[in-house]
Amino acid sequence: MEEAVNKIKLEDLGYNDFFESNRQKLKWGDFSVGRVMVEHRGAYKVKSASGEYLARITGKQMFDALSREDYPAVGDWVALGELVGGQGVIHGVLPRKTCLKKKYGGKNETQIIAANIDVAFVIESVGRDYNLNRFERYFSIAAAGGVKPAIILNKVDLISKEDLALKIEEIKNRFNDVDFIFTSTITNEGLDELKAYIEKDKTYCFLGSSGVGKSSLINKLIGKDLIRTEQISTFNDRGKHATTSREMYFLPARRSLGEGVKSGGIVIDNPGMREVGMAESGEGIDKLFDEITALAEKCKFVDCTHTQEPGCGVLAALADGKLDADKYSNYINLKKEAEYYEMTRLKKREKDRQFGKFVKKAKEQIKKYK
Ligand SMILES: Nc1nc2c(ncn2[C@@H]2O[C@H](COP(=O)(O)OP(=O)(O)O)[C@@H](O)[C@H]2O)c(=O)[nH]1
Ligand SMILES: [Mg+2]
Ligand SMILES: [Zn+2]
Repeated sequence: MEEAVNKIKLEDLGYNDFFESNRQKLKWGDFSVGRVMVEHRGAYKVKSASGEYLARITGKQMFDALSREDYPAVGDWVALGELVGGQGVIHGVLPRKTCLKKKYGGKNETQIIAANIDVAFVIESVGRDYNLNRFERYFSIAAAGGVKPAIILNKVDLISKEDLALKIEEIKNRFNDVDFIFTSTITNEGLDELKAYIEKDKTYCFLGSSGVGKSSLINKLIGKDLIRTEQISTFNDRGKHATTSREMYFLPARRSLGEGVKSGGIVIDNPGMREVGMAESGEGIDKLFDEITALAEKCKFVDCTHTQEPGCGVLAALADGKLDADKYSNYINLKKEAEYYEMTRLKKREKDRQFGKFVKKAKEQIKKYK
């Protein structure tokens, strides 16, 4: 009986019918499945029904490295084989239900933040760096990946009740359809709300600039200081980069927390994210800015860029004050950025195509002279 009690259920790690049906389609009969908790230089910590394993990828045919996106990422469900001496081998990755991606550097590289996420918590602190526009950047990443966003406004102990009321008002006006919780890890304000919000077996990714309190919040959820947080310098009110890798944590299920306070969810901490690039989120932006998309239906031209065209429904709403000017300018900036990446990707593809042609020609030449 003891064994049955200790056995981890895959559902507790976030597994569900979506993954199971894909596993069956892929005929992974011989492998056990596990979930990637951490990735570090090509090695992965994977949790399966029988425990946690260090695992590496194999199967050249599977990981021909078409791009970084083909590799397992934190949150992925993988096929685990050859569990010897606590070491596993990853043979494949199950199709992702959702995926958070970002562009990084000036290069056209995409990085997976995390896979199979149910809710992206976008965290902002009320400190000196407070900036509402940042929310929209994260929201468009979430929307592009099919992930529901929610706002956490942290460090509310730093401002007066009046200031907080103003900020709440501002956030609610601008993002009225996004769930919103305000917290303090110092006074514990809002932490019960946060715990109640988190559902068992669902996965939550914590996004936000470094220093906003992501790791502190997760420590509170876990109930102990598991993750190192950084002492803030009084000079600029920003924590230093304390979290160095993405990591998944399983929250304890605590019935003792009382009525309505559930837990047992799965959370992913992130290292500070200095630049939030856009990854294929053109569509995400449109979803996010429903308001603008609706206004755009009144535009005279179908390909209206809403920047200078006559008969533009968006500009008209802006002039009437029906559309918030900040929201509009943020929309334009995000759109530009997304278009830039789209363009460079096309360019890259064209270059690849040219190179393919060159290789083919070269091979023909070689054949001729052999
Ligand atoms: N005043 C205040 N400071 C906080 C709060 N939460 C976190 N901090 C501090 O902010 C700094 C950065 O926190 P950390 O959790 O490392 O942020 P992360 O980079 O987002 O993971 C640390 O010094 C924390 O003690 C809060 O609610 N109020
Ligand atoms: Mg951290
Ligand atoms: Zn227009």
